[in-house]
This record gives sequence, C-alpha cells and structure tokens, in this order.
Amino acid sequence: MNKITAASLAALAAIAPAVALAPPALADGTPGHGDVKLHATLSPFKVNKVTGSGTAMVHLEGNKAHVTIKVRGLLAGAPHAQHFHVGAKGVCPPESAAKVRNGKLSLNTTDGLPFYGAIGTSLTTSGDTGPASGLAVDRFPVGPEYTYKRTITVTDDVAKSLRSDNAVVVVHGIDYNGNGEYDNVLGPSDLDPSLPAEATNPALCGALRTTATGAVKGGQGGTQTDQRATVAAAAGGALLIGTAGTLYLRRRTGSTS
Ligand SMILES: [Cu+2]
Repeated sequence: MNKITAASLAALAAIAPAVALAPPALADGTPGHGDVKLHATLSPFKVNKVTGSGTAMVHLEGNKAHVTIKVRGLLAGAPHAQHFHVGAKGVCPPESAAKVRNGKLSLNTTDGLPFYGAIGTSLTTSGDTGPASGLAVDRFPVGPEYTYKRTITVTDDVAKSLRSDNAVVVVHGIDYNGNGEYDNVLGPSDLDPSLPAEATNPALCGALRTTATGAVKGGQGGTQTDQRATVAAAAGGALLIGTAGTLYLRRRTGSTS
C-alpha cells in the first residue's frame, strides 16, 4: 500500500476548501441545533465496476454525530477512505459525470465535487476527523465488509449541512479491473498522484436525509428537517410547488427503510 505523504495531504486540502454555508433558518427564524437522525442508502458506482452496497446512519446531537456505516462488497484487504462531503448540491453524481481516462470510463473524486461537495469530515477509525485526514489510509476501515461506528464532533458547517440535508456519505476505493488490489489501471489518483486512482475513486455514495427530529413544529409536519418545504409553503401557499424540499418530501414518503 502506498504511504500517505504530507504533500498528498496538502493536495487533498487544496480540493477541500473551507465550506461556508448559510445557517439553515427554521420556519420561525431560529437556527436549528436539536437532535436529528439521518439515513443514507449507499449505492455503488457501476461505472467504476463497483457492486457493493451499504447504509449510513447519523444521530446528531448538537455537534456530536453518532455515525454508523455498514458496507459490503468492497475490495478486500484494502483501506476505504470515507467522508461526509458537504457544501454543494447534497447529492451523488450521476454516472454521466464520469470521464474517459487511460482509455477507460471512470468517475473520480473530482468528478463528483459539483454534486457532493468537498470533504467536511473524514470518517476515520481514530484520531483526527478533519479534511486533512481525508486520505489517512492507515486510519480507515478495511474491506470487503465492515461496520463502522464512531462518535465524532463535527464542525459547525458540517452540523448545519447535516441538518439541512446537504451532506453526502462517500466511501472510496475500487477495483476497476478486478485483480484484487489497487493498481494503476486508471492512472494516478486525482487527489494524490502518488496513489493509484483505484485507491481514491468513489465506490459507494449516499445522500444523508433526515428521518426524525427531536422538536416537531406544530400543525403541518413542519419539523426542523422539513425546513425548506416549510419555508416553501410559507412563501407559496402550498407544499407542492417545485422545490428541493418538495422532492425531498416525496422521496421521504416513498422510502420504507
Ligand atoms: Cu470522500
């Protein structure tokens, strides 16, 4: 396994700028700090030849995030960097965001930045959890299958992103050519040219969405998590106007997990 150098961390930090999000205002104008629970279904990037799957759960209390991630079907014996990405659209990239490199169609971490944003939290097994630990491969879980549980204190920006359904879980590390190791079939990593792209390309992705909150605002199901929809309702007089909040509510209603 390649070693992570200080230079590589600097390279990663360069693509993970500080995120400044507007604080999410509730319908009554106060910022949210209450308990929220979030869930994500982690889906594989087929374009990266991934067939694994997983789930992520976060219970956020203040800035304390109790994180549980379960994955299976990833490359065995290899570390899998995993992060909360924040500050963009709060969604996973479509497979159409992939590009041809080394004559092969693949999706690298940079391809997804306009969709899931930069690294907000590194979901390491120990020690630092900031963006600078984004490629600390000796502190990430090892595949093919694992359950990760850790309580992490997240930054204010990440807490706000979680509460506003803007955070995305990305698990990295793929085996594009199925030879059982990270190699250079796709060339060097976009995050650190001393690493193979296979070691850092996204494998699984899931947008975290709130499933429950501690404080329910009366009447119309307008909890903290429904803030965008609630704001939309206040502005437009109806919930079913074409907003991100509406899409979210539909998705949430249709979900059984
Ligand atoms: Cu990531």
